Amino acid sequence: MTAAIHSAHWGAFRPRVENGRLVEAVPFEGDPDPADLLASVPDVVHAPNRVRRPAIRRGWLEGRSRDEAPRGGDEFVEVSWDEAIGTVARELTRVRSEHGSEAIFGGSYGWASAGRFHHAKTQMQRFLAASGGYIAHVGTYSFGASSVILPRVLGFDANTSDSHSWDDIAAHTETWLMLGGVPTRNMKVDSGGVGAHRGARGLSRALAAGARAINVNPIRDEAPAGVEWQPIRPGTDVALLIGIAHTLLVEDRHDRAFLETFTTGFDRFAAYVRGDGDGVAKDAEWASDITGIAAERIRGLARDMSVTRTLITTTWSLQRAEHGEQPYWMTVVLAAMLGGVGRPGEGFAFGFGSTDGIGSGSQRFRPPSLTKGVNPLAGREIPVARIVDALENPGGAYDFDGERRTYPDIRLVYWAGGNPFHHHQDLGRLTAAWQRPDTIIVNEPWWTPTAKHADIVLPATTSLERDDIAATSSDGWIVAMKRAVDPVGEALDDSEIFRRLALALGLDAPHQSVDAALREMYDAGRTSAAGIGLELPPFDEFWESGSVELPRVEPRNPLVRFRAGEPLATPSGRIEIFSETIAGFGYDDCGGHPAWMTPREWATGYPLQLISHQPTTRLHSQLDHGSVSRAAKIRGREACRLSRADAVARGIRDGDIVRIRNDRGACLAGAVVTDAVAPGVVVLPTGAWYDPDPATGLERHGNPNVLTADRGTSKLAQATTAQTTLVEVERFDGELLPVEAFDPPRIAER
Ligand SMILES: Nc1nc2c(c(=O)[nH]1)N[C@H]1C(S)=C(S)[C@@H](COP(=O)(O)OP(=O)(O)OC[C@H]3O[C@@H](n4cnc5c(=O)[nH]c(N)nc54)[C@H](O)[C@@H]3O)O[C@H]1N2
Ligand SMILES: Nc1nc2c(c(=O)[nH]1)N[C@H]1C(S)=C(S)[C@@H](COP(=O)(O)OP(=O)(O)OC[C@H]3O[C@@H](n4cnc5c(=O)[nH]c(N)nc54)[C@H](O)[C@@H]3O)O[C@H]1N2
Ligand SMILES: [Mo]
Repeated sequence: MTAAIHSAHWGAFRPRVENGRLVEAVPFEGDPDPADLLASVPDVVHAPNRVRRPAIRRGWLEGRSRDEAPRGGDEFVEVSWDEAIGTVARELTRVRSEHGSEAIFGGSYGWASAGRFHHAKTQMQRFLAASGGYIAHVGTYSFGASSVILPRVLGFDANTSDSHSWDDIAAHTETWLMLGGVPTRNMKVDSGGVGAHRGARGLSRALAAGARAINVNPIRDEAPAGVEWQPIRPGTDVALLIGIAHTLLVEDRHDRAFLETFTTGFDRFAAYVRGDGDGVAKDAEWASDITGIAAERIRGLARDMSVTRTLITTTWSLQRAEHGEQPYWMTVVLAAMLGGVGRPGEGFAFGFGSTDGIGSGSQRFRPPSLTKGVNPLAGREIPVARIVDALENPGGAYDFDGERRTYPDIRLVYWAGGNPFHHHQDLGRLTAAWQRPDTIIVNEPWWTPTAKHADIVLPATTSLERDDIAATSSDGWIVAMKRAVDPVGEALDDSEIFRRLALALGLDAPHQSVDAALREMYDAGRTSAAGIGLELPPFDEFWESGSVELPRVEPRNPLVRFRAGEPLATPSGRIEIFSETIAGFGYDDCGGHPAWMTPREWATGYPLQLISHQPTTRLHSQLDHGSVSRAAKIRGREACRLSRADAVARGIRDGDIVRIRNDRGACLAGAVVTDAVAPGVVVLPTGAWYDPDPATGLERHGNPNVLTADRGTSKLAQATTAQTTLVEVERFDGELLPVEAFDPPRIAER
């Protein structure tokens, strides 16, 4: 028998199995810094809330109206696989013939599992593409705004592209402005698996070299101890950066030569900064009023940055806000004014502290992965975070990145490997819009909130119940994910579910076994590696040994080549400080150069700014029912942090249950009173499973997305704006209803 090994987004491990059950996920010996999240894995694999059999919602089965039996509160009827597959196949056929393939939404955003073959969304999209097509989505919740604006400004998407290495920073950086800090928490994971965690160690190395580092963040402990803390009012970083730009400009500290040679449109931006048009100088005092940072501090930063080798890093989070394009664009513009763009350890970088791989180099070959197939409806995608707008507004017109598009008329939603009742904003609004389609189908291992809100739930295996391969483009490790336990209940692999569906539809179903598919996928990666002179062992050897590590190469910043004379893929070939293209769109919420615009959310008048950053104790909603996540809850509720000043003003003590509310909704959470959070800010990480009280709608578990606003960043990117949310917090003295998030729905047998 070959040695047990497995991998996940949170790292590689060795499954220890007793009596057919996973009892421990032992960290992989090749990982110098394994994530504590591994301890939660055995808790969830055999959890009581696994979906054990295919299930159909009673109201749907009986054709009852959405008023009589809304999605979310109904009971389910268990059926055989044959009946479930037949039902899904018939419904897909009906919707396609009555409404066309445009009525089928298969965007299915979500991280699913690390395995590249059994990647649920890809499996689903291959099937939907082969059976006539589907509406997909574009963009991500992660960096939805910057992946639209950066290609306009830089000619490429710098979110995940190579830029600086930790060692570049150690060697060259003197001043490091960390917008959003560099939280090691987020380096526990990487999409597609982590063989060896390197981020936190890279960060330590970079800091040990002695650069002055400043964590610009509403939260102090989002950068290692020793880093200076500069609190800021959330959502106002662009004003800080513009204020710094003003000092550089009026004190003639900007790099004129760089701006003239490598950028276009600086004059137009400078006029805005001086206030030539609107009479408002965007000086340090102006920025101070918006950000809450003292004007002298802003001037001091500008002066220090202008005489030292400065790097500005901006975490992905900053763009998940109204006008989230702006802080990203302005990061580039300020770095250009300082002149260091394209020099090692200077300029700007994105995503440091957003995921493990960034800063540690990458592989140059295409790692094994599954292809999606060709969707006949390519070009009809919706921006990922506009799903509720689409459901509410079939045929409605909207703006997106210079185009006028229309929403499809969605009648059937198929989701596999994602959890919209975790990831989407304004869950009350989602719940209402979610009642509109005729049919919602979900493949899931667990009774997640999304599964409970579906009509047909097909039980999927977890990765531990099947063979697969984990690989990322950053990590260097390719890890065999070997089947360790039998499928739980009647769960089937997503690939098998779609194979059966394809057969039921009379399609040319793939006849390939999983083993053959893994070989083919691996061999494609092997060929790609050989193309650049890297030798991967043959499949059998790889599978036997369980893992292989490929050399990584140091990050290669494309801006180094730019500085050496290679033009960018922008209209001007330069960094676009002013973009004629964007200005030409005529949008009122994203103009031709970076600018400060007051978020609409501020008009709601709620006094506290909610930050719902990524959770330390899980991956989004995954592993929330594991021991690591549960141990951090307060009387079963997600912990929220707030400042002593705000707590005292509201009579809230450490450990109290609080109610966080605004006009969109309310949730309970357990209070942690701390000096690490700036006054005016309340922090509730995302990922607690949505648990509304059926009687009152009060969310009992601490899911911030009942509070967040569901509006686009701007007409340009239409990305999520979760981080702009305003709320009030109060002590909750009412009856503390139990959390039912992890309970399966009522299930009737048939
Ligand atoms: N308020 C707020 N909201 C946010 C964010 C935030 O910071 N604040 N962050 C946003 C970001 S950046 C992201 S990326 C999203 C993440 O949102 P998601 O990616 O949707 O979150 P996950 O919890 O990873 O959901 C993955 C789902 O796939 C299921 N799954 C796992 N393995 C398999 C499998 O093999 N087969 C099938 N069929 N299913 C499987 C899991 O059980 C889980 O339900 O959330 C976004 N939402
Ligand atoms: N353990 C763990 N790690 C994860 C994930 C997870 O679920 N769990 N999710 C992964 C995913 S999908 C993604 S996309 C990345 C996301 O990576 P990011 O988007 O970078 O992460 P966040 O945790 O949302 O926020 C990072 C920091 O931004 C700060 N911040 C928020 N708003 C503002 C602001 O307006 N101004 C300033 N200056 N700072 C602000 C927060 O306080 C926090 O310190 O993380 C990945 N890493
Ligand atoms: Mo993300």
